[in-house]
Amino acid sequence: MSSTRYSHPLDKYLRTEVIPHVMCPGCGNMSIANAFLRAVDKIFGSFEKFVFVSGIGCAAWIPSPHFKADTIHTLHGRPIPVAIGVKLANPDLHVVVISGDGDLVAIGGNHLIHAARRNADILVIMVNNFNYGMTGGQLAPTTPHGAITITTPYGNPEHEIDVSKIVAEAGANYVARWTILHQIQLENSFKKALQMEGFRFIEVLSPCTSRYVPRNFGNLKNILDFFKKNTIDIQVAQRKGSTEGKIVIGEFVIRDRPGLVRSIQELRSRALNAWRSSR
Ligand SMILES: Cc1ncc(C[n+]2csc(CCOP(=O)(O)OP(=O)(O)O)c2C)c(N)n1
Repeated sequence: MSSTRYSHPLDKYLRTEVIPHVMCPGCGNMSIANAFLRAVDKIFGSFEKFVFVSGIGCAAWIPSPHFKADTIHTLHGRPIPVAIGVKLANPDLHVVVISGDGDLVAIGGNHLIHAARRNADILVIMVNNFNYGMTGGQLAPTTPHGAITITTPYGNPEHEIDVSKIVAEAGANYVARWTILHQIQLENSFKKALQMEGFRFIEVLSPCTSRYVPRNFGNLKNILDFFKKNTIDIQVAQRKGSTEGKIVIGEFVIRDRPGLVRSIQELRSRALNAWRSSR
C-alpha cells in the first residue's frame, strides 16, 4: 500500500520512518506531541540538548520511537529515577519524561511524589487517559469513581487521585493541567516549564479511543464535549469562589525554589569550603 506524505516544518524532530505513528485513531497522544514540538521549536529550535525518558505504556511511546532525539525507554514505572540520574550527571541537558498515568502514578507513584519533594530538575508530562490503555483498559488510580473499565465492568468502586494537587503539595516548582483541547495553553505551558528549574509537572487529560472512551463516552466527540463543558480554569473558579463540581484546569503552581541540581552544587561548595578551612 502506498501513501503520499507531505513534509511538515516539525518533521526534523520526528523519526519519519515510524510515521504513520502507532497510536489508535483519535488518541490524544500525538496532539500532545504536536504542542510540545511547537514549544521546543519556538524556544530552542532543535533537540540538541534534550534527553527524553519514558516508561511503559502508549503515552510512553510519544518520545520513543517518534522523537529524533536521545531517548531512553526504561522499565514500567521507573522513568523518573532514570531521568533524575541523567540530569544529575549532565546538568546542562533538558531532561523530559513523557509517560502515562499508570506508569507515573500507579507503579511509579512513589518516585513522582519524591521527585516533586526533592524539586528534581526534570519536566514530567503525564498523559492522563484515565486507564491503562496499552494493556486493555484496566482500572488506574486516575479512573473516576463509577467509571467502567475492563476490570470494573460494574463501575469503579474507588475514588480517583488528583495527581496535580499531590505534586503541587509535594513541592514542585511548576504544576499545570490541561486537556488536549487546550492546544495554545499547552504549548505556552511547555514553553514556560522548559525554561524553569526544579520539578515541573504538566498533566494532560486525553481520550483513550480504544478502551476508556467506548466504555464510558461512546465516541470521541462525547469525551471532547465533556472536556469542554466539565472543566473550569482555576482563575475563573477562584473569581466565582466555586469549581462548580468541574475538573479544575490551568496553572496551579509557579515558584522559583532552587532545584535539586543547584541545591547540591551549593551544598558541595559549602562542604568544600568547610573542609578547606579545617585543614
Ligand atoms: C512491571 C510491569 N508490570 C506491569 C506491566 C504491564 N503494563 C504495561 S503498560 C501498563 C500500564 C500502562 O498504562 P499508562 O501508563 O496509563 O499508559 P497508557 O497505555 O494508558 O498510555 C502496564 C500495567 C509491565 N509492562 N511491567
